[in-house]
Formats: sequence, C-alpha cells, structure tokens
Amino acid sequence: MDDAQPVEGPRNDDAARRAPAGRAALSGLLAAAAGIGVVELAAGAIDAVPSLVISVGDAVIDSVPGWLERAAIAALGTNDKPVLLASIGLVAALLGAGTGLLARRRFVLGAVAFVLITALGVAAGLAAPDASAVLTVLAGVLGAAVGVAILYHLLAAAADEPASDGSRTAGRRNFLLLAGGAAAVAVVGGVGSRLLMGRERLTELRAAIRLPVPVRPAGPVPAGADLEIPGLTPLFVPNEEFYRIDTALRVPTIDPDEWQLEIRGMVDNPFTITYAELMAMPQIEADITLSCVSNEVGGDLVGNARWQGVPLFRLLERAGLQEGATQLVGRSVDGFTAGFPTVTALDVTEAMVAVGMNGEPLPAEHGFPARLVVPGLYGYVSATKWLSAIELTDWDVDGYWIPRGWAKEGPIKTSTRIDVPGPGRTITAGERPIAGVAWAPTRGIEGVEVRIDDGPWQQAELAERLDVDCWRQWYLPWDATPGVHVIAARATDGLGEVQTDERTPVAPDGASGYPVIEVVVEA
Ligand SMILES: Nc1nc2c(c(=O)[nH]1)N[C@H]1C(S)=C(S)[C@@H](COP(=O)(O)O)O[C@H]1N2
Ligand SMILES: [Mo]
Repeated sequence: MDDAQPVEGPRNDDAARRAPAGRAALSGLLAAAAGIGVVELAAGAIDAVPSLVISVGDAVIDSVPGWLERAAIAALGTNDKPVLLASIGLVAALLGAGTGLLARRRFVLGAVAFVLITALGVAAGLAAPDASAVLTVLAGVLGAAVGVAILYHLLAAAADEPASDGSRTAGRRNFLLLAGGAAAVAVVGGVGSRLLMGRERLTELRAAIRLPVPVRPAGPVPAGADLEIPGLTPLFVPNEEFYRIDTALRVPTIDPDEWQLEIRGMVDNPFTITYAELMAMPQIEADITLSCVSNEVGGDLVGNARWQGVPLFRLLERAGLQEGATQLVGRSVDGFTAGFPTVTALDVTEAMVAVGMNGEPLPAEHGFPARLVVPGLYGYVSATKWLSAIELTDWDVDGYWIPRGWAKEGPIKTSTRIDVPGPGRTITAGERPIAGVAWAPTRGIEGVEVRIDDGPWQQAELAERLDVDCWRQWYLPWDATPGVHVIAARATDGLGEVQTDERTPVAPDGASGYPVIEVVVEA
C-alpha cells in the first residue's frame, strides 16, 4: 500500500466507486462463490444443514408448472439435474456480479442485496426435510458474512489498484491474492461438500449389508434368453447403466439402522418395521422390467433387473386392510408420493418392497435402502424410491405426478424397441440382424413382427421367455442391400393384443405407436 495515499476502501463510497466496474462485478461473483462454498461445506459436514443450492433447485422443481417439468425431462432426460444445477450456478454468478456493481456504488446496498439473496436460499433450505432451522440460519449468516467481507476487501483492493507511480501496486497484488483465496474457498467448499455428503458413507453402509437368501428365488435364466447380439440391450441392465428418473437433486443418504418403514392409513394394525426386521422376513426374487411413463417410442427410460424384497401382500396381510382402502400410496423420505390400486398389490404377488437389485443392495440412486417395485405399472405411480411409508387410502389421494398432468392410473403399454442396427443406423451391406427388446409386464410378449420398407410383417425370432414381467429380446436375420431402408417393429402381448399403431405422446399415460427407424446401408 502506498504510504502517501492511505486508502480507506469502500467504507468511503468514493473510494469504492474507484473500483473499475469489471473488477467490481468479478468481486461480487467471487464473493458469492465463496459464500456458497462456505454454506455448502457446512451442509456437507452437518446433516441438519441442507445444501442451499440443492434446496433452491428443489424449490424450482416444486414450483415449476407440470408441462415445463415434463418438457424438461423430455428434452434433457437423465441430464435434467446437472442442467438445473448449472443454471442455478449461472443465476448465482449473475446475482453475485450484480451485487458487486451495486456495492461499487454504495457498499451498504451491495451488502444488503447479498444478505437478502442469502435469505432466499435459507428460506428454500428451511423447507428441506430434516433441516434444523437454527443451524440452517446460522450457516446462511456465516456464508453471508464471509461473502460480504470478501466483497468489501476485494472492492477495497480493486479501488486501490491504479498506483500513483504507475507500478504494479499492492492493490493489484492484494486483489489477486484475495480473488484467489475466494476462488479457493468456493472450490474447497464445493468439492468438500460433495465428498462429505455421504457418497463414501453410503458405499460403506451398502458394503456392510448381506442380502438374505430368498425363499422364492427367481428361476435360472434359460439358455437363449439373452441372445448376446452385439448392440442389443442385455437381458439384465447392470445397475450402473440402469436409467434413473426422480425429482431428488441430492440422493437421500439413509442409514439403514435409522431407517423405518411405516404401514399406516386405512388399516386395522398400523405398524412400523425396521430394516433388520424387513431383512428377516421371507423374501422373493423377481425379474421385472421397469419403465418411465416419459419413455418415448424407441427411448431408453426402461430397464430390466432382478429385484429382491418382501412381497407387498405380506405387509398388507399383517396390517389388515380396511373397507375402502382402494389405493396404496408409497411415500418417500424426500416427499415424493406415488399411488396405485391396492388390488394390484394383492393380485400381483411379485409386487414388493425391494431391498436388492441384480444381487446387490439397492444402489443409492435406485432407492437405498428400500423401494417399491410393481410389475406392470409405470414408475411414476408405483416405484417409490427411498421409501418411508406405505399409506392405505381411498382413491381421492393423488400422488406427486397426478396434479402435474399425468394419468391417475399408469399401466405399462405394450412396447418394443429396435436396438440393432445401432447408433447412427449406418451399416454395410450383407447379413445383418435386426434386433431389439419388447415388453408388456404382467402380460408377457408372445410375438414381435418386423416390416422392412413396404414388405409384409414378418415374425421375428424370440429369445427364450424368462418371465411375463420382463422384456424379451427378439431378432430377425436380414440381408441388407445398399440404400436407405425403413424398418418398423411391433409386439404382441400375452393376451394376443397387437401393439397399436396409433401414435400418442408420453403425456398423460405413456407413448404408444411402434418404432420406425431409417437405416443407411452402404455397399
Ligand atoms: N422418491 C422417488 N421415487 C421415485 C421417483 C421420484 O421422483 N422420487 N420417480 C419415479 C419414476 S417417475 C420412475 S420412472 C422410477 C424410476 O426408477 P429408477 O430411477 O430406479 O429407474 O422411480 C420412481 N420413484
Ligand atoms: Mo417415470
């Protein structure tokens, strides 16, 4: 600092105004980033402090109209979460920069704006399940204090930059040092919170679990049930590749020793069951294809897995259903709900509270420690992850997606998908199989027909049947001739119903129509 010109910094608004606008905006942005970093770190370290970034994201998801949420899932698929979080980061950066510019004019104004924006984040955080109000407010205060302090010193340093003797000044050096420090706080906070937020802990918790031997194991997989054609989706989709759809920006981290499942509502004997008790109950295994109602014709929001768990009807038996308990509503720790007819849980004996997926405890993303899996129903009405309660109600209660424009009932439509020829759909002429998967859970697949160009519908070869609840691979040998070909496929379910050619969009109850692809065959 120059001895001859003591700088008073932004306490003196004139001095603050001397900070160049670009520097002021950058100061605000960095102050915001550091403030967020501090709060996120607190959120990572303390369970009762929610991530404010994620809470704001949750608030956006909750308040966005149903059509927009649907459009986002349609456009972004499983990238919806990263895109939302990046947008929040961008808005925070812009707000921070604006705060910096405001503070340059009058520091108090900038400081007040900073505090108000933090307060909005805190307000969103207070809505999070298990948020401690006191700790969340304290974290917000801490973040705002750090941010405002950094803003103050950065502006002071920026204002001090042009040196009277034209040399690189202490101000510039201070600014760079402080800016680097603020950026470091932001990065450490962001990365640290990610690490602390339970990834490792969950891995440990899951590793400690041994799935009990099921009393009713799934049968052996018959030879020929998986055709193993290159490019064809495997019969069982590995857990890491299984599609994921949910409204949870932060995967709930649940300690199974603290987890409980409540069975309540219109039942004679409401009860609560612990994870250990659930694991001690007789379990079944079942191969079930799960599909999202947002799956477009030909889309990949569908997967098949071997699930393990306790049949729902056993739990309902113990609870004692009351007259009029026509709906079973699954409730998640994160507030998500999904409801379906109680009779389905009674009739479909594979409907279960699942604890295992493909021989492992449920992965965190797929509902650890327990979720519902109901063959034949789209996930949005049935497959509640991170399950906390099973509520028996009448039909008037609506699950999460119903008021957002989706049908009250969601049976999975008979569908097929062409996987081969694969991505790009360009192949060379010769013997090339056409292959795919078809599913109609609870009804099964009896046939798949393929049509090439204007030819007749031809019966495809079906893989061995594994179970009516899971998809079936199919293929048709094809002598591909050079040119552009149009290939269509349609399935017939176990009741003899041919998949409809009537095209409907995914909303409100699932896409219909059969897939038609274009293949370029090169000589
Ligand atoms: N808690 C919770 N469970 C949920 C959802 C959700 O948003 N939250 N989404 C449902 C939907 S729409 C689908 S399609 C399935 C997807 O399950 P998966 O992610 O394991 O494939 O989960 C269902 N269970
Ligand atoms: Mo879904």
